[in-house]
Amino acid sequence: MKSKGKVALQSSDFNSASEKTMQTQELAAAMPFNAHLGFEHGIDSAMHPKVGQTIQPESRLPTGSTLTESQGTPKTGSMAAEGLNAGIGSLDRVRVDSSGQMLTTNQGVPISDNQNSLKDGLRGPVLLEDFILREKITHFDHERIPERIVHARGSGAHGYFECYEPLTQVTQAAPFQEEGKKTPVFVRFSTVAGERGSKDTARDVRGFAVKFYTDEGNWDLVGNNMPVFFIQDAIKFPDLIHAVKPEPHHQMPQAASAHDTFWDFVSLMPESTHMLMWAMSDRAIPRSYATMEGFGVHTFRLVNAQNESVFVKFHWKPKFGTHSMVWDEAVKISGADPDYHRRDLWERIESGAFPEWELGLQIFTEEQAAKFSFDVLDATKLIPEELVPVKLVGRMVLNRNPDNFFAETEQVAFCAAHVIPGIDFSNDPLLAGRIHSYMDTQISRLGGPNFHELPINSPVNPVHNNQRDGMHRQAIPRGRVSYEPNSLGGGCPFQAGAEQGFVTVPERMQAKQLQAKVRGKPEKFADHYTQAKLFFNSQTPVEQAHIAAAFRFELSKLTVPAIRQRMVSSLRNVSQALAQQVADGLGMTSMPPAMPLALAKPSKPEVSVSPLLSLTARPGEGSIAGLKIAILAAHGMLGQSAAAVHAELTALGATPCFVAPHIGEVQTSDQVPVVADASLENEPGFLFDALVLPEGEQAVQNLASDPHTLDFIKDTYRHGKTLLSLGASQALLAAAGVPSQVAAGKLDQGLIIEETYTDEVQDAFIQALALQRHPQREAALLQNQGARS
Ligand code: HDE
Repeated sequence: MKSKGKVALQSSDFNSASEKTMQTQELAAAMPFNAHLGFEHGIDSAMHPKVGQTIQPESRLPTGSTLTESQGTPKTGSMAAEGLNAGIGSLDRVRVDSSGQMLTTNQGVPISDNQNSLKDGLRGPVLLEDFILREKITHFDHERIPERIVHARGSGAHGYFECYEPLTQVTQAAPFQEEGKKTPVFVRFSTVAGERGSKDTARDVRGFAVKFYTDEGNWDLVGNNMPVFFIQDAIKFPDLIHAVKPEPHHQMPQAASAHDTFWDFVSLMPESTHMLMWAMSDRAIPRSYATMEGFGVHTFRLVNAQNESVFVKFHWKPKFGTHSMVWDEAVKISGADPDYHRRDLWERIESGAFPEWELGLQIFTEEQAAKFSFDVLDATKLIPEELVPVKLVGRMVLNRNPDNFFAETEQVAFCAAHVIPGIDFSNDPLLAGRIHSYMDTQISRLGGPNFHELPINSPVNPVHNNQRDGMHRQAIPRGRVSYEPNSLGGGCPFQAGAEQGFVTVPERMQAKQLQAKVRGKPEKFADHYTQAKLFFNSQTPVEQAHIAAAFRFELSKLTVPAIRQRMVSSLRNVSQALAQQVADGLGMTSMPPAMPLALAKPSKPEVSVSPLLSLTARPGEGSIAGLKIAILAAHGMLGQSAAAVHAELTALGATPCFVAPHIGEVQTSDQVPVVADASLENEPGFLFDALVLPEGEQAVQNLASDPHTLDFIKDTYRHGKTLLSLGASQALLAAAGVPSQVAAGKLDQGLIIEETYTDEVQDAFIQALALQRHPQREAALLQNQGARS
């Protein structure tokens, strides 16, 4: 009997085998000792790690796994391409296109009948042998994966980041090395508290996570749409999230912070006050993902090729401006279209109105930071743009929707620890916890340690290391070496060394205090109110009124009066007027005393009003692309002017939609064809950014007889949106109680009433649309209320 080894080898392989043995011996002998050891000790080596020792083998023979690797089949292919890793590169390698293909099992077996299970006779029992049925049902049974612990509800898109100018002086990060350089990105936006199927328009922080697929690995900038956070130390994060999530005994409320446990926690944690001001502002109910700012929140470092570093805060500034909803609108939308933001992102990209942001950097040195009145390591503080200006360094465009929500948006794994050479961390204690958490959480969410091999997560540049095995391993590493140092793999993969590899910035933060192992915070962290005041004082009166209303709404939902009292007592440290307004709104007959301060005498702030913190500071570039506009339609309307409005809006990148008492063809008085895409019932007025009322007496009568019409108009007006009324449709405005002016003698810029659609009317309409909202309606109301009280 032949031995096993001999069976496997052909006569020609004996030559290869002996050759392999010989070359392996030569390779090992070329490394008589570990030459690297001499460089692994002492501070100089620590600061400047050397490139690893490596030897070029004579051929590929000694480093291969087998002697048979070149005997290809359609399954094995030929052999591993030199230096390549299958996981990298564009997603084309894993896209599946089933057009023109027949149905198969997961094993590729063609399925003859996908309608019936296998039975013993037509009426007989189903047979256990039906592997086709069992495979299908078994796979279905396991379709779900755990949702994200936070940020479960989200939507994503592909795009690119384009660099404006080389930033080589401050960073060696790959995306910033050349003017015009484009780096692919995948972005996921999310809410924080709600479950995967929860509504998009909940009052909540929005996640703004960007994965840059750079030439030197993936860099994830995992930020939010608010520049600060609720807590200062990661050790409090599970407490915060447990408090805001549905209460554990009855699992309510879903996607809402308006309940006892959230306010119990935050009112006992005054460090959250600044973030609460943001969360109660309109920032928490954005109009669109495309109209939110994004922030990296923590202080990071930029590092240049000389390993010199500066501090940085990251900002995303939206091209379409910062725009939000009003609360009444958000509540109504959550019923009519819980996917509102997801749909908006999808439709903007499909229609070519690509969401776009500029990346801004606030760069500062440690010496500058030491003089600030606040600590840059405290994530509850921002750096006012008046103190450190934001330098715009590039733009990000989202121009492609994912092919498959699950494979891309659900399986994407962001990680705050994913940085690349040129980007490094600061000592922010909140960031430290994040550096640990993200990798850890993916292991249970994505079922093991190989989630980096999922196509959406793998980088575009080579991945080579000695990590092996684990659930769902995709790569098939060649050779027998999975350790380092080695001589049998020629030392490969070898360590990159300081020139090419990631090197942590060695400097320690300067500190006056004793450096010892402690659990504590620097004193400046105890200033809980200065920046909350800064934010509140920087808002317009309408924005301030919305903040007061949000506190009133949320606190009115509490069942424990003492928590309400505690929160109002904390608000007294922000603004007496705000606290009073909230207390009045809650029917409190007396004000609680102001909450004691943790820091009696905070440093004087450099900036006490920062107009750039108002949403009104960045209205955008005046484009109406991406806006959704309803044109009401009904039998008897004049088709021509409605069609002209439709054409003009489409040409400008907006999405006009004919909305009629029912969907389908509308009989126009001039035979211009109009087809209603939506009905007054299935797409109510609050889903649109503006409303056009058509010409035609008969149409106006038809619309007036539908009870939805007046609600449609009222909501459009009440939510501060643009209305264009043509011809006889004025009567509908009057019936809906829409005033023709915002106040006596004060025109309403958002209300255009004309006989017909001329060029001038068109210009006025587009201008009004470009403003997106008309808060002066509400401002006038506020003024009236002020005058009365
Ligand atoms: Fe997260 N966060 N976070 N977070 N976070 C997660 O990671 C965590 C924080 C943010 O679209 C989780 O993959 C800790 C701040 C976004 O997939 C988890 C702390 C900021 C996303 C996690 C924070 C964020 C997450 C849940 C306190 C803004 C969604 C699933 C130390 C700068 C990413 C996951 C996506 C997701 C932990 C605080 C942003 C559990 C421990 C501050 C945008 O790892």
